[in-house]
Amino acid sequence: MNTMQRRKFLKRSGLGTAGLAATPILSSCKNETKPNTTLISDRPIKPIVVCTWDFQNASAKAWDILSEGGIALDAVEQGVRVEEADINNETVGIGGRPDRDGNVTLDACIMDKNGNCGSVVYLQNIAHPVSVARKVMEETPHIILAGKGAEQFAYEQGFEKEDLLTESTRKQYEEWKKESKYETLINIENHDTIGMLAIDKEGDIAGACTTSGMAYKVAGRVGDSPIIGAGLYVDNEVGGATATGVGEEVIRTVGSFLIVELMRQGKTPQEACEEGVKRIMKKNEGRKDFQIGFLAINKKGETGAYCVHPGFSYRKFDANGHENVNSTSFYKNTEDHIIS
Ligand code: SD4
Repeated sequence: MNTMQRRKFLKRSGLGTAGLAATPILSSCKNETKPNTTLISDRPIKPIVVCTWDFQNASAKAWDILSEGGIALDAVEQGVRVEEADINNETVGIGGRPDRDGNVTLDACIMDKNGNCGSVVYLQNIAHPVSVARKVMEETPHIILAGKGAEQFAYEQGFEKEDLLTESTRKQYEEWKKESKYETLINIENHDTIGMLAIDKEGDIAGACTTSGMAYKVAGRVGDSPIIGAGLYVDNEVGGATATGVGEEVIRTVGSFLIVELMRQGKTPQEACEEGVKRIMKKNEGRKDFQIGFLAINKKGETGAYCVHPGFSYRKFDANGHENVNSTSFYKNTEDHIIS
């Protein structure tokens, strides 16, 4: 954030000079330098975007931006917004399933090539949390805004209030209330969170992740998706990683940061994702009732993915076209799916 933007923010937020005095190190939160050194590998030959699951439209949108010379940060933001706007995706944005009180609460984050990041957690009534997260990154000295504060900030930034519950999710929720034991839906199928990683023509990496979280979660619950290092991590010297699935397990292992660090130590994206899932399984020996998928990319544009159960895939888009790549998994057989 430049001095002008920062002044505008402080004025709007009412922090003023008193706030400044109370937060003397805030201005150092933003890294405005452009190191862009290549630590472990050469620059990629061409731009590329990958995202969790088979989100063809989202990755195509990101690819359009990259192929026209746009930056990775714009590509990932615009790409995941496609899923946030899709009412048929019941795990992201509008049409996301609510918590157990019937409220749709969204989590999202974004991270750029300089390690700057922004995040919103437990955000209600706003359809595009990833864009609010970007505003947090660019317009405030903070990284995470939560709940009512995040919502208020979004309105100040010009976002519209919207009802995020659709007819379909409202009906499903009513059904769940009748039948359920008032339990969160934890299983291996209910995952469509989008995490996206892109490399632009300059060889710079950015990432974004957005979700409505676990269906019928306890009110106030926040998952891994908006937690920098858990649901998403980008290190422009090395690569990026993102996660989908049961967020509690990803947080316990700080999954995405772990994977990027493993790549820094020389592992390929595939090897790093496998190690990430294995660490989780070590803490959950014998447990089969949950899914997690990790997706990673390194500076060369090599990609990898690994998950707990078969079924996870990622969409990859580059100058050669696009494909849905099936991830390999810790458990090999679909019969290993045991839903509690
Ligand atoms: C969460 N990781 O809130 C998210 C859920 C998810 O596809 O990935 N759903 O725990």
